[in-house]
Amino acid sequence: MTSHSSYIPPKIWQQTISGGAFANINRPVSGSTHEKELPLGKHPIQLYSQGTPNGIKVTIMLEELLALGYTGAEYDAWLIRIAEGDQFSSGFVEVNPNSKIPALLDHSGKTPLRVFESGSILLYLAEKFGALLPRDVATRTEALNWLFWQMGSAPFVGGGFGHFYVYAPEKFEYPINRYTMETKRQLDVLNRRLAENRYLAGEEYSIADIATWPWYGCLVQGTLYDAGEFLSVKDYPNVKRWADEIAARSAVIRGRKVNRTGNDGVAERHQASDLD
Ligand SMILES: N[C@@H](CCC(=O)N[C@@H](CS)C(=O)NCC(=O)O)C(=O)O
Repeated sequence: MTSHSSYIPPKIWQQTISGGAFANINRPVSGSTHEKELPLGKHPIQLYSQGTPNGIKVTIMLEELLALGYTGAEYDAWLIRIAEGDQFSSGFVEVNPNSKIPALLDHSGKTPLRVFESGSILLYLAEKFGALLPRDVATRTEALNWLFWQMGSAPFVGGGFGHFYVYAPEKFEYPINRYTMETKRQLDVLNRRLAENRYLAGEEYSIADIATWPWYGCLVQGTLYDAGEFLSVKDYPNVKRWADEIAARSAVIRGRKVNRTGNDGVAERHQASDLD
């Protein structure tokens, strides 16, 4: 293994410019950097997000609800450009004090209700519409087990593996090994679960699958970090079978386009026809 022993941590850490893809937005304090209100559209549900794996969990969920006929799930999706620091506007921080997308405001009640953290948003929407979360206690608990598993595990993939394999200013062997090991272990956890079950909670497609597919499904399909070969994703055939089935769903095809710039997406979504 290559040695990187030249760095000795100082007594007290001070912020330095460390380079890498997110160096210009990383900071050690929270709160807003500038005054700016969030835009407001015509639907009760207002989503402030970007089409990252955490962001598309919510747009896939909303498109699934619309596909099931829940017209109350119509939504405006506004683009928050995280590389440009939109998540630090005063308006965004009021909706999510943690300055991360996705964040949602529901205006259908007396006062607007804020919902942040993708897992909380999925659970909120599932309960609001009574859909995509099994009703019997055992299966519902299993769905929540996997939803919370995903929320705890995916940061090792995104903040760990993806960060060091793709975004860090140099390729450092130690963190790439550490997070590759953990990412492969997690893929193996899913592969074993999906060997016995069609979906994560069992026979029913649920918010557990919606939360997990944008990370692990896209990893095995090679669309996240272009790391399929590096991770030997062929070793996880059950995850691939599950990922392919979910990727073909019309709501997934629609939801993954939202809040993306470039040819394959729409920066903002305000009505169904924006995605047609
Ligand atoms: N646990 C959060 C994580 C959200 C998150 O990490 N969002 C990223 C994009 S995927 C973000 O907004 N990053 C901007 C930043 O770190 O400043 C969730 O699931 O909602």
